[in-house]
Amino acid sequence: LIAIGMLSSCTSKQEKTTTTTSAAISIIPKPVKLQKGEGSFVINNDTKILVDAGNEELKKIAQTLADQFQKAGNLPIKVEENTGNTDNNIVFTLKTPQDSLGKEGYTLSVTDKGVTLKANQATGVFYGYQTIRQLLPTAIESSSAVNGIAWSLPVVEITDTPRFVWRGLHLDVCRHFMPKEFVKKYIDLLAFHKLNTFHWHLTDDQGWRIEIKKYPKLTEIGGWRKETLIGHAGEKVERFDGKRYGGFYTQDEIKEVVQYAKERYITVVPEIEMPGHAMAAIAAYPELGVTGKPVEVGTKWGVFPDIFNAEDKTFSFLEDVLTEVITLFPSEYIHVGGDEAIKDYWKTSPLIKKKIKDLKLKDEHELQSYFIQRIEKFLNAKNKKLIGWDEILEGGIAPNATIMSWRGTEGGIAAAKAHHNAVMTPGEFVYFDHYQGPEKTEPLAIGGFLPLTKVYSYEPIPAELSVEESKYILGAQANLWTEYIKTPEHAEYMVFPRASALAEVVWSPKEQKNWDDFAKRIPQQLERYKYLNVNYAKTAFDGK
Ligand code: TNX
Repeated sequence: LIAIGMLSSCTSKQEKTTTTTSAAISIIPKPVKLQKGEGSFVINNDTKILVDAGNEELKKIAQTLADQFQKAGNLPIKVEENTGNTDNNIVFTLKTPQDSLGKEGYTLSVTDKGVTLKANQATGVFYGYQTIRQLLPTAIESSSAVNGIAWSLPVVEITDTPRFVWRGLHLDVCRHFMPKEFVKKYIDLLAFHKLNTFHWHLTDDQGWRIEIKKYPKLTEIGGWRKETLIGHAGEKVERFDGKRYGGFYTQDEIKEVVQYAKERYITVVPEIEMPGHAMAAIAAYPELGVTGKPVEVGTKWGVFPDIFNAEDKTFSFLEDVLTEVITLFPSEYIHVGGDEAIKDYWKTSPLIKKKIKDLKLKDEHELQSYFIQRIEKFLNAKNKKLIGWDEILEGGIAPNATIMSWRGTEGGIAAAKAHHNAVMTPGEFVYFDHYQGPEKTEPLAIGGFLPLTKVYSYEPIPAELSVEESKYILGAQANLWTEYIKTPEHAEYMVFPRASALAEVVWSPKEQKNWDDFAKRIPQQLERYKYLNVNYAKTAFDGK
């Protein structure tokens, strides 16, 4: 049962002010069950957050909430181990497991005497904590003290579990490099939206962004291009400024980000592109390419013919790269790209022709399939699963591969029908590099039109699939390609508030989706964005 309504104004004696607490409950993504009661629980200086004795993970989550109370409310809330329950506490516990909550679910009970958050695992407590943030006045997100706020939560009973296991957001740091500090902020914002997968697009034609110790030139050369990109390959007018541009993450920085994500229950899935989108790598090591001729790191957008060759030496190189990648990323999935691999050079090269013949393959599409299958064997032997863009279906899918369906939903449908897992990222619904408002009023974007309503309308399970086949759809993800996005501020502008709609698509039950109801919850979310210093698109929501 869902009951969302206006809160009765708070009546507690401890309360001196009544500002902002009487706002409607406004949780995004909407919880599975929410039953509102009467009254509220008011936080005061004596309120404590109590956690199961000896549970360091819960303590950490509790301390994060306590820190927010300290910063935003000047409230010295203490975190302590639970030694028997008295009133005026916020209790986090794993002691009464409930099968139906799974790994990520939680129950949250707020009475006028206190709060109890229960889950099977710390992950569930973490998501319950995200909900607590949204039950509090939006000023809880402030990093400096906000006066005149009554710090209280409405009386409510919540039971909540996510709909999908893969709730993703992607970031392309190749077309424009994004500093480590921004990547961390992005991860914080994923967590705030109860998303759990960060897809980090680390290599592409215009830049190789991850340090590989065995091949230093990947970043020494491949991490930099001779000019700041400002034109598309297809545009008539190309306006380059002649300044060297680039950047990369050292392995220590990567480890730091992965650890940061782990503490927020987020898996970082790295993407190393092959066999196409490989110009930066080939610029560093021309012998990896088909022509053997030197190329430069890409200085235009688009798709280029440069592609890895299929020599054993090149596979050894890729395996060495992936070996280092595997040590840095605990993710069970490694993304190997596979998209937009133009086969022009493969078609004309005598060496490749011979390879195709020797391997008894039909054509260059089968060679791409051979390529991915060979890499999959390597990854599987290291206990990792391969995921790739839907082009890896062409010429035959690798036996255990997961498909990321971006050219519409067909790839995901084909994968599920063939009993392969799929993650849905169709451009039409979840490409956050597309315009979110009228082109005239928006900063230059790659094209497409994806307003907030359209993201919200997305249903990840294609109607073509049977109930059995639908189980192969792991979830959905939005992608942020950065050809036209040069700064973190601009990236935030493109992603928020659309990520709020995505969050509800991947977390909340399908039957409960309702735009009008979502629209009522958006204004509070925008207030939270303000406190969180998120440069969200003010134009994206007109109140309807
Ligand atoms: C296609 S989506 C690409 C990217 C571009 C994007 C622009 C995908 C797998 N490949 O390389 O950045 O379009 O929207």
